[in-house]
Amino acid sequence: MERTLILLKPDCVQRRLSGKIISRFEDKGLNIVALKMLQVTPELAKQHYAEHVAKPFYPGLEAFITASPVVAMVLEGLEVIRVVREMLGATSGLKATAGTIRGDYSNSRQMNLVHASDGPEAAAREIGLYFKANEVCPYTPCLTPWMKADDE
Ligand code: FUP
Repeated sequence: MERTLILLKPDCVQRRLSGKIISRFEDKGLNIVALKMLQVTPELAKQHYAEHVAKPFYPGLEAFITASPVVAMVLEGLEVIRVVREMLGATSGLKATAGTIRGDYSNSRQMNLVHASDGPEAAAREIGLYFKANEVCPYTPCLTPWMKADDE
């Protein structure tokens, strides 16, 4: 099982799309093992987007991500990092394929609704930024025998 860090960004919360987007992850069969609402501070934004801090678009990105609360989640599942990135679609909502979350709900590169970790190292780092170890609550869903074969 793999884990990934998801943020429902300020545009997602403000547009009242959080429920729809959480439902897409649940409908796919992914496990939510941590979830909370928080306001991202400029300090946390700089840690989260460390690779982008020096880029020209960073000040606008920081202003956006700190402007209003986000919902942070940890999702668990087989190959969940790749699976969720494919569910989101391309970074820009203008380029994302119809049927993906961004393709269906976003027309913006900055206001693209959802963040998801892009690899195992990023996932471990980002989960640690948003959640203490005891805030992650693993469990075995009772539907497990009907979601995949034992040897998958
Ligand atoms: P992603 O991995 O899909 O989150 O995308 P990136 O790491 O490339 O970018 C991080 C965030 O910066 C994205 F959510 C969108 C935003 N961004 C801008 O606002 N302007 C840009 O020119 C590029 C990225």
